[in-house]
Amino acid sequence: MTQAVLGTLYGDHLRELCARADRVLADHGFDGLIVGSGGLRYQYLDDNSYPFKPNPRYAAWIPDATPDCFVTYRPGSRPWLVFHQPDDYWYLPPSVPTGYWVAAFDLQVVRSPGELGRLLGAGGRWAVLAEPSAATAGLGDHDPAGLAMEFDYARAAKTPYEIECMAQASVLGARAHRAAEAAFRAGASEYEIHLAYCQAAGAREEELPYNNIIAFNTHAAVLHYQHLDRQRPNATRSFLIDAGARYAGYCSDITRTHAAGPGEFHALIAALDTVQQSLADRVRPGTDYREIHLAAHREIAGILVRHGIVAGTPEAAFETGLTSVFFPHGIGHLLGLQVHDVCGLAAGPQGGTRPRPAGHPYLRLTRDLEAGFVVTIEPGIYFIDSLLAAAAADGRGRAIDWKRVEALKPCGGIRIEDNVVAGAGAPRNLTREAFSATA
Ligand SMILES: [Mn+2]
Repeated sequence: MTQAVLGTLYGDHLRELCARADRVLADHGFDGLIVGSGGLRYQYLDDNSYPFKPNPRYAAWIPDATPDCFVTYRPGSRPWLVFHQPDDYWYLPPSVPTGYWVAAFDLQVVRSPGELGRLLGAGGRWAVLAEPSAATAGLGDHDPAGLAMEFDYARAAKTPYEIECMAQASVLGARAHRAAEAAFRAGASEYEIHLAYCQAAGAREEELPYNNIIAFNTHAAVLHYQHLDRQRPNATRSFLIDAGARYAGYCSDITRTHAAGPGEFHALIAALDTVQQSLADRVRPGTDYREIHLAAHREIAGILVRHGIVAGTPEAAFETGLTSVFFPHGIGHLLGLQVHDVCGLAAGPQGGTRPRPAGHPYLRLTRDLEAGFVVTIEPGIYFIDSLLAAAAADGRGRAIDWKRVEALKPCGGIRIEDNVVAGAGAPRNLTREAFSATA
């Protein structure tokens, strides 16, 4: 992807953002929009800041966000970028941006964010999408609820520019996943795999969209396993890695599970992979995402029965809630500037909640899919002690083959996660495409 092509796509993306702003500002009676990038936050009793995490509402406009900057927009005018470049010799000030997107803005370089008010002058009713700060105090209404909701709701359907950024983030992630698997095969520890991942992704840890989950053996049964063991265990049976990358602010979110060798766990991974791809094929405009989640439970019930983990029929395993013992999270979520992108449960642009199916409290997306939605499809099968114990206690455990479970438990669990775009025709699987491109 050349910068020129990205620039053309960005131009269309920005026109779409401005059109949204025109509509939403008029609906809510505002004259203009101020979107802040956010500031640095300091650790308690300390002069070190936490890593800078930009306001996602700002990142929708600006591909490389730096602290204390503002986009301002009045319908009928070009947007401004009020770019904060402090005089500072403790830290290197950010360079005035260049690149495919900068020419679309009137650039105003300021030494202090407090100059924002002077630049905007008097008059007009501004909607401010930013955390309150000294720079925006008194300029307008902060995060007016209805207006902010409409912008967030619209973010679910990605522009072609955003999809291209996510395709690039997928390539970075796939490349790093390949390096991670190679490190696993070469005998690396969880921690060493993490380093190999970051190097291949070209990212420092704080630039990744979320903390890498790098889990051997029973660690894979912890959904958000957060440690990185420095020591490789004596016997390594399985390796689950859930790790993504960013491109121009946009995320990929990819999970793969590897068996150390052939055998039953390896066969279970292959079975879940087939199911995962059939579920990804359902990502089409008009589909109720809740139906994909419930289909995942039915398909996983089939795997559990075929592999002798559960007795009886798949229908019974689904109806009695037995599948939730082995698959206790949602089938996926919206993906974009945030790993769990906003408004997954929204009933509409004016708010309200679209309910989750009864008995499925962790599903993060309940909307009907539309063209441009990018979602994850991430079924799993885990052997989690506390959930197995609960099933044994409430009677569901009578259908479980405990010998099979004990044999598989040392492998922890399996998750396979791709990022999929809904659109005309067959779904676009950004993750499989990226793995093919980096083969
Ligand atoms: Mn995910």
